[in-house]
Amino acid sequence: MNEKRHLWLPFLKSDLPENLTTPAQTARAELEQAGIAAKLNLVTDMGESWSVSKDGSEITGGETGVLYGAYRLMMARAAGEALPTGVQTPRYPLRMINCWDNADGDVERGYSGRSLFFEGGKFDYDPARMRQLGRLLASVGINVLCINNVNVRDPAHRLIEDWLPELAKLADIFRAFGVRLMVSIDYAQPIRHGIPTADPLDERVAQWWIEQTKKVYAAVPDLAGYLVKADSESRPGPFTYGRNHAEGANMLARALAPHGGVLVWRCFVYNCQQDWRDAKTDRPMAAYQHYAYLDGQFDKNVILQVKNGPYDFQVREPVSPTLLAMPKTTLAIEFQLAQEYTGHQIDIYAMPPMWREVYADMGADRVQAIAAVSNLGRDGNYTGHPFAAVNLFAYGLFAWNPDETPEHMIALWCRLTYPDMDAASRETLVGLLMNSRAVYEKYTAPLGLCWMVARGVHYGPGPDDYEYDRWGTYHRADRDAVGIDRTANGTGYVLQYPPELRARYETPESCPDELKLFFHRLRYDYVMADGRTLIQRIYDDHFEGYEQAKAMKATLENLPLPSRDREEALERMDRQIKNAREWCDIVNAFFHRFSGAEDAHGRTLY
Ligand code: GCW
Repeated sequence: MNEKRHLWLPFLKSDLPENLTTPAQTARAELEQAGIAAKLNLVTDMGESWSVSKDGSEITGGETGVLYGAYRLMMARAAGEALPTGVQTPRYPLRMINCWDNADGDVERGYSGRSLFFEGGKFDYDPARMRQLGRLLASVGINVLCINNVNVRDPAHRLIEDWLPELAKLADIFRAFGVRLMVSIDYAQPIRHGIPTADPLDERVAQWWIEQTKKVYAAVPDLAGYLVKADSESRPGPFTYGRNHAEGANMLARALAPHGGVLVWRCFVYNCQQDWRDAKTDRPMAAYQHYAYLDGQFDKNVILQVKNGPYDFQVREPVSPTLLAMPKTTLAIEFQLAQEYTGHQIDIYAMPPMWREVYADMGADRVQAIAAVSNLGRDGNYTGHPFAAVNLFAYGLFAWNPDETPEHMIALWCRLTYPDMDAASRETLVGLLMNSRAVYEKYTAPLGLCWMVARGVHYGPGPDDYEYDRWGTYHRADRDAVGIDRTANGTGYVLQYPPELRARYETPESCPDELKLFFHRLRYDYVMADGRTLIQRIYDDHFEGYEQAKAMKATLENLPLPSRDREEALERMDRQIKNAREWCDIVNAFFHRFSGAEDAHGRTLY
């Protein structure tokens, strides 16, 4: 599938010239194509910042700033929106996309086709498509693209070895869009080169990285840096050598520092060999335990990248306490645009409302950078489901300015993507997207319980699939109760939070309903805030979620979507309904069989 589709940029009608090298050149080319006669004032030290004069006749900004200003001007014109006044500056200097693309062309947790960059163990891409991707990213202000999976599998090591000339070529393409590349590296890479250890305090190891990194920067002088998954899910790391993660990260950071590169170190570290009988070890506590005490010990160019929740991109998690515990460390929050646990880009799931909630609890200034796992692939529309593009679009806007509201981001995407749609239909689509996460949440694992997802694939129900396993993901349902007590009387997880959040989560009464089963073990006859019992709430949510999924189809059928998008969306909608039904009936049956409780409304429990 290589047909051309422009996602939210339908106003970019043709391909860009191939010879663009700077963002300012790209800005000129884009404006010319759009027939907009705006003057560009380049002010080098404005960097990424920009402003547009009231009448839209002048764009002032740094080299990348003018490009961002140009795109926003084009979008504002296309959407009939007013441009913001004054100088616009991004909240975070690093606004990253992390691709989990393997060199063999497979994408880990990818739901929109194969890799855009690799196939058959080598680079393999369409340069025109790369330029189109550069446009997409730059149009929403994304400025760093990590092209390979954090699980670095052979031959992806070669990206920073003998594939450097090709890496440089790709970097050239993206440079014209203000997008810098990043690569994931294997912590134990020196071992492949005859060094018997990867101990971060061993001189030979540090030296290997210094030398190798020099070669990397000779080829790609503006590489953003390295991304590392260490001591996580069987990846190598400093723990093997009795070293902590500050020692591991700093060693790599020092190789990057002379070149201005950053070392992004993921904090997704937990025991993935847990015995399910062990009720003391509590996986959500792991990141805080491994990192919080190291606050202040990381070099300046180290960024710790922490997933938004303490578990793993589940539908509903509280904010990760690690993000609140390291004021002396540069932190990045990591979201997942790829819908691994949220419907595989089959089920509709717009994420902005969820980001807003996380930010409401965290505060935008707790982190200094932002990353998201890519939902991109080789499919003609890049994201599999045509509506999944809303997450990439909104992520860029949110990373630039986290005060953007979900409503505005989603409405703007609809407006740009479907310019011919009448206002009433568009409003309906915005409503459907705004509500899509709530619907998905209702028919999947209840009230913050997490997991219950089919093992391995992570699509569809499997209430016990992760229950007697090594991944630390248990609900511990029995005939009386469900959930894990994470209060001070239980695992103590709640103690990792600062006082205000701790107080909120500490008791079942103070804890919001949607997170009750994340923090508490509750009896099925526990009475919720709205007067329903826990078991009745579980039944109600699941029946409702399924009904709402069916209602979404009726809504979709009446929307005047372009025919391709309509076909794709409706075909997926049928799969979503099937999925919702399985989830609803299996989760309800699961709890019915344990609890013996009947549904107050007499609906069928299997
Ligand atoms: O959720 C898990 C995924 C893995 C992924 C890991 C991670 C890249 O199932 O596929 O590995 O998270 O974030 O490292």
